[in-house]
Amino acid sequence: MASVIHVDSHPLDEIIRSDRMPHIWCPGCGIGVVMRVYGQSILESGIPTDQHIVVSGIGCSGRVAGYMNIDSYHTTHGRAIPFALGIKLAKPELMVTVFSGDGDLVAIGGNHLIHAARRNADIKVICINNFNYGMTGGQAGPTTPFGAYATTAPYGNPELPFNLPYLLAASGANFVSRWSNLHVRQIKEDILYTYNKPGFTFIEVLCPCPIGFGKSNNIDDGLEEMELYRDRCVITRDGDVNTEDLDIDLRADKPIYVGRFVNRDRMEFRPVELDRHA
Ligand SMILES: Cc1ncc(C[n+]2csc(CCOP(=O)(O)OP(=O)(O)O)c2C)c(N)n1
Ligand code: SF4
Ligand SMILES: [Mg+2]
Repeated sequence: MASVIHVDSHPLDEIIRSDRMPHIWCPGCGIGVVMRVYGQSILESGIPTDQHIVVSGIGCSGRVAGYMNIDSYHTTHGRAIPFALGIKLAKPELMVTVFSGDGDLVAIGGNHLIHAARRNADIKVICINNFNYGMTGGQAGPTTPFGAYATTAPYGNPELPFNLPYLLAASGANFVSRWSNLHVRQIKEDILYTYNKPGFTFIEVLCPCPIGFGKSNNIDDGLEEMELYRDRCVITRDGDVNTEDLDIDLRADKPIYVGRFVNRDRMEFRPVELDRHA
C-alpha cells in the first residue's frame, strides 16, 4: 500500500518566504531550480543572511526577489542594477545580488548592465536566460537565437542575438560564466565563488520556459529542453571568449559551451575621491 509522507517543513524554509507559495511559475519552468541553488548558496556562504540583499526587476525571473526570505527589492523593469548599485554604495558591507531575466537585464536594462560591468561595480548578477520575454507572452528579445520562433517572430527571429559572455567580457566584468539549469552544482560553486570575488560578476543560466519559448519552438515541455541541454552542453575549463564559438543555435546540432569564461582582477568600482594631482 502506498504510504503518504507528511512534512512540516522544507530544508529551505529558512530562506524562502513559504507564505508566498505556491509560486507563479508554470510546470517545467527552470527558474525555481536556480532560486533553490541561490538559496542554498546563501545558507552555505558563511555570510549572515541579514547581510545578503537580492534585487530583481520585472518578469517571471524577477519574482525571485519576492520569494526570498532576506531583504529584497522587486524593482521597476530594467532597473535592478541601478537599485543594486545604490544599495552597494550606501552599504558596501552588504552582499548585493541581482537575480533577473534576459529581457529585464539585457533589453530594457541593457544600458545599466554594460555600464555597471564597465565600472566593475561590486554586484553579483544571476541572469536567467530563457531566450524570450516569458511573463508577457513569449515575445522575442535580445537573446532569442537567430531563426528561433516567438510570438513576435512567427517566421523566425531575423535578428542576431547578444551573446552574453562576449558582451560581459567586452564590457569589463571580473567574472563571467554560463551554465544551464541542469548544472546545479556548478551554479552553486560559482555563486559561492563570486561572493569572494570583488567587482562585477555575471552568471548566465540557460533555462527552460516551456510556455513562452518552448511552445513556439517545438520543445514540448521543460524536461525536453533540459534533455537538449544534457545532450548539447559541453563544459569548457578556463574558456576563452576570444577563441571559442559561444553562439547558441538551438536548431542546429551544435554544442552549447558552458563554463567559466572570464575570471580576472580589474579594480572594482570604489567611489573614493581620487587625488587630482596624483
Ligand atoms: C516599463 C515596462 N515595460 C514593459 C513591461 C512589460 N514586461 C513585463 S516583464 C517583461 C519582460 C521580462 O522578460 P525577462 O526579463 O526575460 O523575464 P522572464 O519573464 O522571461 O523570466 C516585460 C516586457 C513592464 N512591466 N514595464
Ligand atoms: S512563462 Fe516561462 S519563464 Fe514564465 S513562469 Fe512560465 S515557463 Fe517560467
Ligand atoms: Mg526571459
